[in-house]
Amino acid sequence: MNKNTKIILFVIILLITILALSLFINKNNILKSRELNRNATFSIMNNGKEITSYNMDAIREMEEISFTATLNTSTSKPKNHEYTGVLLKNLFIHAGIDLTEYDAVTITGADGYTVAISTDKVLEDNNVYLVYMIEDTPLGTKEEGGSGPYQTIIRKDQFSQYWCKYAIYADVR
Ligand SMILES: Nc1nc2c(c(=O)[nH]1)N[C@H]1C(S)=C(S)[C@@H](COP(=O)(O)O)O[C@H]1N2
Ligand SMILES: [Mo]
Repeated sequence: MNKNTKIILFVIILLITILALSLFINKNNILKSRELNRNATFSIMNNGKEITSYNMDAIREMEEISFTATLNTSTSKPKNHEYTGVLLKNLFIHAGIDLTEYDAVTITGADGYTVAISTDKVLEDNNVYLVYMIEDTPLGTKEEGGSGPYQTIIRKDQFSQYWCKYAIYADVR
């Protein structure tokens, strides 16, 4: 083999190794991300005390539904998305909390952002949802540039500032 052939061969092998390595790392990251999203929990509290906590499999059994909602932020134009989740009130029913006995539900995100919604609104049939997928893919964590693993959505809200991204728990008062 002459010197040039050796160099070309070396470069080809190097490129194949780099490609294989990056495919492997990428696949690992996707699997890790899927695990991270699946293992994420959402807690139900009562006056600051945790009553119970659910993982994604448990939440998905509470009448999962897909629907279209309009995301409207201060920085972007209104845009329709297909979200998948469950009614937030279903988690309270499952936790044995009667929302009619309270005035408001607060939802808090991992960044401390908290929104308060009247229990009347939460009890509506078609309005306040805890979602975990957008266009059939997991919302993703804040670190991944997503808005989940969980996020609350108020369908009938014209603006989205009451939607809580990175939602980690809901409390009643
Ligand atoms: N956890 C959390 N949720 C949040 C916010 C936030 O800062 N943190 N911002 C709110 C605001 S002001 C808007 S307009 C919507 C959409 O925000 P985005 O366009 O930054 O995603 O999310 C809302 N929910
Ligand atoms: Mo906003």
